[in-house]
Amino acid sequence: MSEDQKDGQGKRGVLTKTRPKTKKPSMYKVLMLNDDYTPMDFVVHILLSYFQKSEEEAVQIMLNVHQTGIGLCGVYSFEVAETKVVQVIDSARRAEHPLQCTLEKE
Ligand code: TYC
Repeated sequence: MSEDQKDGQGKRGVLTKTRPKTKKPSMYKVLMLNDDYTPMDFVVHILLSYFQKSEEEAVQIMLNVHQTGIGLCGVYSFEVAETKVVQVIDSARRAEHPLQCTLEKE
C-alpha cells in the first residue's frame, strides 16, 4: 500500500475541493444631477441616446432629476459606467450645457 492510500492523512493527497477565488465585479450607479440651465429636452435626448431608455422612461427620469436634484440613469460595471459618464459630459459640453453626471459604487 502506498503512503497515499493508508488513511487519507498522508501529505500527498490531491486537493479536490475547489474554492472560488473570484469575486463578482462591483456595480456602479450612473447618476444625473439637476442644474438650472440644461434644457429638459437635451436631458431626455441624453437618456435616449446613452441609456437605452424609452421616451416615457427618459421623461420620467428627467423630471425626477429636475424635482429632486438627482436621479438614477442605470447600473453598470465600472468600465461601462465610467464610459457613460464621459460620453454624457462630453456631449453636454459640446452643446455648451452644464449638465453633470457621476458614478457611485452600489
Ligand atoms: N432643471 C432643468 C431645467 O429646468 C432641467 C434639467 C433636468 C437639467 C435634469 C438637468 O439632469 C437634469 N431646464
